[in-house]
Amino acid sequence: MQFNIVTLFPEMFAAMNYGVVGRAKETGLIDIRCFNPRDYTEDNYHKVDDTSYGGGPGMVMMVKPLQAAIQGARENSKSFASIVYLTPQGKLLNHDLVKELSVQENLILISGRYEGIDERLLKIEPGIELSIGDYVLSGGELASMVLIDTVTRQLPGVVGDAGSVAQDSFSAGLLDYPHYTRPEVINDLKVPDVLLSGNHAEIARFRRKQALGRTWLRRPELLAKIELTAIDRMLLNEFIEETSS
Ligand code: 9D3
Repeated sequence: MQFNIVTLFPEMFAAMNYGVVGRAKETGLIDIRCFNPRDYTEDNYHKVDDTSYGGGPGMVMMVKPLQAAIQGARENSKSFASIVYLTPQGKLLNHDLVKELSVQENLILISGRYEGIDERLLKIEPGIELSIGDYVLSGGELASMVLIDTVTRQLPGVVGDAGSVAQDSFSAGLLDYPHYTRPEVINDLKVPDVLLSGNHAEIARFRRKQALGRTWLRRPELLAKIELTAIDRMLLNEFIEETSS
């Protein structure tokens, strides 16, 4: 999968050289390329922004350098690329959208800076608009990296154990169960006995119950979205019983 990023700060994408995404780059499963609108300017000042028509604070990214950078990305592309604008006005990114994006083979991600980009770029170069959450970032780069990270994890062969992506909390619709590692006791806190029992059925039951219970406590709106089996309802009832006593 090819990610083409239009950004004034290509150096930020060095963060993609680490961990799971870094390995996906090394093995050729993904390719990340940056296109800096400043490199496509034709004036002596390499100007990419200008004041806002109508007044108000802050600068707006100009159409021409962005359009030229998109053109540069297209010329570098092996296949047709859809455009994604990372913007606070976009639709909220979630797991379902990440899954949909992961079947694309080529994306152009537009990471804005300043107050935003000239609205006419979206008419000239149509694309989907995505936000990563209801908080204010200083620019679209971190949002692009969140998209790359989450989408890359869904690609076949990227995350070692196939089961671990499928079972990831948001694919399953539940929060994760609690994890423990050595030592068995720390600060008088003991690892739950069942996890040391070697009884795999009991361990699975304990973990499912914890996942259901924690989702019920912390993110009840997630529980409402999924179908619980009769066993799930029994485990959750047990959890609620144990919590209230
Ligand atoms: C004062 C009005 N602000 C709009 C909410 C201006 C503004 C804030 C932040 C304009 C651009 C930005 C930079 N943010 C992004 O480019 C961005 C973003 C975000 O801030 N939050 C969540 N998702 C995203 S995706 C891109």
